[in-house]
Amino acid sequence: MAHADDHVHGDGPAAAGGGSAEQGAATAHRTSSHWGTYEVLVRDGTVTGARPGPDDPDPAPLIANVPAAQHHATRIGTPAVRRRWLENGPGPDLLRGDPDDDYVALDWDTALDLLARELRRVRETHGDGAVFGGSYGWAGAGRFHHAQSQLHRFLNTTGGYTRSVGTYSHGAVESLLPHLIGPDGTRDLLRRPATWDTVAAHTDLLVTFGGLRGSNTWVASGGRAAQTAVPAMRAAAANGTAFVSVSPLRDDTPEDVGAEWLPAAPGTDTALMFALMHVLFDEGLADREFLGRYTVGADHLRDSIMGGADGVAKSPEWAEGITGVPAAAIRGLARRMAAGRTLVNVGWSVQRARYGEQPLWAGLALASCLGQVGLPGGGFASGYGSSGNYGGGATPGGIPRFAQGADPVRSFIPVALVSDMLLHPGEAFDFDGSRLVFPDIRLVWWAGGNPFHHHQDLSRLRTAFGRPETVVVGETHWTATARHADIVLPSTTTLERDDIAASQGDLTLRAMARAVAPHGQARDEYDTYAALARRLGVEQEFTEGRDSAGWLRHVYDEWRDGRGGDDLPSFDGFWAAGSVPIPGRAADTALLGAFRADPAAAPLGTPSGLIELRSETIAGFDYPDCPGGPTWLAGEERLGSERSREWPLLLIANQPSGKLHSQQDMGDYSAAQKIGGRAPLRLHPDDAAARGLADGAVVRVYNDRGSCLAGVRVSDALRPGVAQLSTGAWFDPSAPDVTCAHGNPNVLTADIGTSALSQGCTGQHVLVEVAAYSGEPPRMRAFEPPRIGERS
Ligand SMILES: Nc1nc2c(c(=O)[nH]1)N[C@H]1C(S)=C(S)[C@@H](COP(=O)(O)OP(=O)(O)OC[C@H]3O[C@@H](n4cnc5c(=O)[nH]c(N)nc54)[C@H](O)[C@@H]3O)O[C@H]1N2
Ligand SMILES: Nc1nc2c(c(=O)[nH]1)N[C@H]1C(S)=C(S)[C@@H](COP(=O)(O)OP(=O)(O)OC[C@H]3O[C@@H](n4cnc5c(=O)[nH]c(N)nc54)[C@H](O)[C@@H]3O)O[C@H]1N2
Ligand SMILES: [Mo]
Repeated sequence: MAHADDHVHGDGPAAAGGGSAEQGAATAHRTSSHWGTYEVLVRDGTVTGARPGPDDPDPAPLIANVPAAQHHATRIGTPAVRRRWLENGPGPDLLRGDPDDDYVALDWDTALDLLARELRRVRETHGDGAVFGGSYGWAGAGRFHHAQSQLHRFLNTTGGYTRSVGTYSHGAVESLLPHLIGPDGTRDLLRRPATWDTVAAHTDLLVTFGGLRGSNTWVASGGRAAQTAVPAMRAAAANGTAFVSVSPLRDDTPEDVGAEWLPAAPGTDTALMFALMHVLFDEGLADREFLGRYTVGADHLRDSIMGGADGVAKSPEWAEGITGVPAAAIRGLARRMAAGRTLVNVGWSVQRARYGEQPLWAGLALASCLGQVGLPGGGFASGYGSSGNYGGGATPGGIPRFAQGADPVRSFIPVALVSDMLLHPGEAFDFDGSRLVFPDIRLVWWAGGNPFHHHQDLSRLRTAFGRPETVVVGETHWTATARHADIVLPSTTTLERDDIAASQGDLTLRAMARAVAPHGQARDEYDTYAALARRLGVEQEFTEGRDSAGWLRHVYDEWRDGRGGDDLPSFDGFWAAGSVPIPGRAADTALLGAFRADPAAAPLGTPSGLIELRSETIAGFDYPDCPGGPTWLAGEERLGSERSREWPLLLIANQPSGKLHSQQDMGDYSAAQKIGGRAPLRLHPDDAAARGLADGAVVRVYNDRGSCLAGVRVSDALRPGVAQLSTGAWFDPSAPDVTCAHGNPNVLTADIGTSALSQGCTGQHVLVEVAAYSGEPPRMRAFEPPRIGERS
């Protein structure tokens, strides 16, 4: 796979690692990550650079993070056990995560003997459901060495585990939309939206709530063969598609797309959508025929919008007071939307907030009032601009996967209730019409995720992680999560193992050949679990007699045969070629197109068979935070709320443009965005001036839940009153006077679900205050590994 350094694409933004003279002895290795397919340059066993692949029209600059991260001081080089756990034995320990804690290095055999004994003890004493193996997170790309798939297969083989369901990404979509358009419709909404080509060909106006952030499209789970989303947006714009971006940030949409910016206050999209529908009903522009034939609940909807239900007409004037968007602009937009083929996109950020179900429901209702659901380039979508593969096509035959087996344990949680679960064993909670009970977790096992990056209210999460008897973490790096573990298992990175890459809707399946040797004693997780399975007497069940090389072939062959693979090469042919096209891409159909063509023959999987603009099922759940139809519910973490009197700035904690979540935060591209090594906090010039803050100032960002440091970047791309601190800075609890010395916004966010329906993540919005940090700021220690000693 390794081929000699042929041609250097050295002058793109993503090139790193010096000029071509220096790269004389380096070899280039093609690889794939969630942020794309590219080449790493390797010299003397060290990754010295990364550069775009020859076929990528718009490579992600994130690839420049790879070299520094691959060999960073925070790589985990040996199995390690927390000294306090080793000396005191398993048990609750509120000191987990203490930055001054030290670890003891163990050889693999000793560590695995210890872990096998502990897993057996917990299963025998407390039952298999006492093991929490949800292990949410993005891990690395690669279809076989996928950390969660590996862990889940291992835990399934040894008795099962309590799992988590759903995602942080779009929890409200996953729970709500099946009630509104059926499970298949929801799957198509997420997996088979209209391609960007269809948008370019048919869409006159794309109104996107939550923007179309170019940097978000660099990422797709599993990684794409090439970065095509931003070029596709440009092509659509060039072909006459107009864009309106409803968002607190002007630069949420690529500049050259020429989007019109409507800076509505965050968390008020539902009110804006209601006002748009008010205009449609009021001016006779609503498609009554569509509403009558394809939906239920339209009368109810109309009534609540026109004010029949509560006496409050949801007019543009009403919405102006809530959203800050002038009534005239709302009227103008509604008329424009009714005048041509219009696509309503609700970005995932918009539902990642309290009452996140409502803008989805109102957005679907708005698209229904326009009467274009099921037409090419019109109707409703949720995900353009949120992921690189949304609009990139569909692969109905799927991509290769490693079988995880079945989980005999029945207990589960919606993913974002992890702290609640650990803190409240035995207590009941609501989720999508069910009343469930939190299991009593004694052992937490995480691999390939970083809850101390991703979860809300990290101080609460720390307390929660103090409850179990044992925490096991598989990681490549000493993240904050690894530093909360009692037993740490070092994993190889994607560059250190052979794998195969593809994402949903991808164009090719790609070989990812090992580029460098494993760091220290790091191991492929497959080998770790196989060795544990041997100790637990189930090696054959776990391995089925294969090693990783055997499994790679097996996974490929299963996929190939499942596609009637005569046109596809053998595994060896694929590996030698480096990639194969993924055949059988679905013809582009409009979302719910078959339903539109014949609702009797292709009813939706809803109780009525129609689009449910009112749901008797949801009404029957009787949830005050998610009623039976779209409702304007005002969240607390919102400008103008009661809470905002004390915490006047609405912080947008969105995805970091410099990296994927917390991954490779120490890399060159991520580091270049920081200010004095801290995460950048963007503030509007008025808000900065009111606080006497200049560009580059070190500030304390705080509320009643916690505080973090950050560096100020003044920008008029923000709506006044809105601040932006993206996620991803490694949690650094080492300073005495702030919760995080580095800039992780999740020390500030509220640990509360979207509603009882979805219990989705609400991390996107949080009210804060910002003040200059006086005195010498504390040293940032997130990128210093813990002390590792010998056994005493
Ligand atoms: N406030 C706020 N919080 C949010 C969000 C928000 O909008 N606002 N967004 C949320 C969303 S949508 C998401 S998806 C989550 C993302 O949160 P996570 O998915 O937890 O974040 P990552 O940093 O990708 O974590 C992956 C971890 O896997 C590790 N890793 C990489 N390769 C391997 C491997 O081969 N083996 C093992 N064992 N480990 C590996 C990496 O080092 C990293 O620590 O964050 C959520 N959190
Ligand atoms: N570079 C990079 N790309 C990524 C990721 C990453 O970590 N890094 N993560 C990936 C993952 S896991 C996911 S789930 C997706 C997430 O995709 P999204 O959820 O779409 O992404 P965000 O960046 O969180 O939010 C997009 C924009 O929504 C706007 N916004 C926030 N609140 C509101 C609101 O109430 N109303 C309106 N109208 N707009 C609002 C903000 O200005 C924000 O910049 O991104 C993926 N892409
Ligand atoms: Mo996500």
